Amino acid sequence: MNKSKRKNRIRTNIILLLFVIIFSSCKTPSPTEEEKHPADLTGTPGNIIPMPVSVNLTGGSFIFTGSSDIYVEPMNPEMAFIGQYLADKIKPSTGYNVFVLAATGVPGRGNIYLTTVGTDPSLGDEGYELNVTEELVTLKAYKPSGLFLGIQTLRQLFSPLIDSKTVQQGIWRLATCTIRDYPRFEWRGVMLDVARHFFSVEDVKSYIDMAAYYKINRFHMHLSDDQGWRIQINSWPNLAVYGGSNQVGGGPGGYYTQSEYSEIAEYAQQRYIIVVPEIEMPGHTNAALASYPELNSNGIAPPLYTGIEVGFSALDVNKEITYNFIDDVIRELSAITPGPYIHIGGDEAPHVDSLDYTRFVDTVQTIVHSYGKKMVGWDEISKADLSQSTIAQHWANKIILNAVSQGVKVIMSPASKTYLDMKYNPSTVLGLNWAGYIEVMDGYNWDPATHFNGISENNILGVEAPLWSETIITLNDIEYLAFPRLPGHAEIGWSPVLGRNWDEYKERLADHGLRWVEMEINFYRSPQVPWK
Ligand code: TNX
Repeated sequence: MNKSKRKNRIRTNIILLLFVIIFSSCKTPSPTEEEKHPADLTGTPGNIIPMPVSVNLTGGSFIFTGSSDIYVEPMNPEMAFIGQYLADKIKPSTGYNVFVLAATGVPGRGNIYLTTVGTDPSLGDEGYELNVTEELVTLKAYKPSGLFLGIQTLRQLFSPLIDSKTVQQGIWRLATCTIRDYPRFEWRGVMLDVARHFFSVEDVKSYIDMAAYYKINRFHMHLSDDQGWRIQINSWPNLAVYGGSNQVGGGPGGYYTQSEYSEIAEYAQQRYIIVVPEIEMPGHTNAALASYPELNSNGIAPPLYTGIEVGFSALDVNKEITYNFIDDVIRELSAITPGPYIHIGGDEAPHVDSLDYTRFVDTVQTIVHSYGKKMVGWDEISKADLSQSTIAQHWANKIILNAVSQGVKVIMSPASKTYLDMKYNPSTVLGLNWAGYIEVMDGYNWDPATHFNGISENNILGVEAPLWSETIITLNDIEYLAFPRLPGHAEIGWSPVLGRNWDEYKERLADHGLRWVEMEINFYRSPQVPWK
């Protein structure tokens, strides 16, 4: 065989081999029944929580396919982030590689179009318009925050299987509709007590994600209490290192470094949620008192506390060092908090003389203002002279009317309705019951503007659902108490009260149960809800 023949033979062999490789990799098994007749993954457009202001179904359907992409206009880092957030939410279940692209004008058919260009200013910061036609999904908002909130609605227009962590075969069909939506209240919050038990940054992010799905926009972190101090303060390092080293029932406790806290705040901010940090004072301060003897009236540090009693500890409100301490803490915390609020607690300090208490709150209010922040506090701060920028959070006491008469705005967190740590019923293993049992219906069936005589719609900034953690240790526990009640509080904060009723709501909630199964959220299967 001469040289050129040998070359030819090698070449033919290589080509043959390539054919075999290509052919075998192309070869697909014969289609299954499912592939021949793909499942119709149609969403149920009426099952959005919180219920939008208006939803009109127009009878057709839009199909989201492997060639659908997300177009944003104008393209900038914030809009790209929002587009990518949506893409990341729908990629795992559709299995489609969804691109986020820049639009100049309306994109071609089959795509999702997110835009703030030429939109209606009357939508405000959080309103949006969602228009689904057979050709296109168009989400318009005046501000990117409105787009982010509209995306939560769009996610819920898909079948519940959209929330699956694995690829689901089928045709992703959305009902065509027009939705115009905006919130009833400015403040729609959840609170997590990370002091009684500490939760990792990952767990906290998980909770933030679930809250974002329901258009929650405030994440209140209860960062200190008798049982633990959970935020690093550089000028008083023992607070976290020693004061954070325990928890209810004993255990490792923990704290967030300032950079971890910033990471949480940034994560929340990317979801248009403002972190509201709370440092409890003058009561609920055993962890601080245990960390620094000089903060105590007698100069002796008490031991760390692992029980669940309240009302036994207090800073010495007549000692100068107390105010140096508070100034340092609020200065450091303000510097790492992007939002405008610092929550100072203020509840349950029964051993502090009443005049001393009001003077204390007034002084702390001045400190908070000196770092450019607005003060938030529980009911009891209403005894003091409050500034118009201060916000009072109502949980159980009539004294709140003192704040209302000073023209101060109120966050409604009545314990008997919104406390996510209350048991559902006597056989609920987790939780407390001092404010009663709160079944899903009880948590939903109330209105902030009529709940408390003397507090009406124009006094109310919004609604918040606190989750105290005396009895909860894991993310699983958080989920069990928050779901299914959290979405109800989100709806109370967002949706118009007119037309809101339990019998209709419970059907929507049942649909969300399917979503939580996909998301692997550990929720309470209340017998009041017709789960599917
Ligand atoms: C009352 S609400 C408290 C908390 C407890 C909670 C338990 C409030 C301002 N104080 O210290 O953790 O009850 O439900």
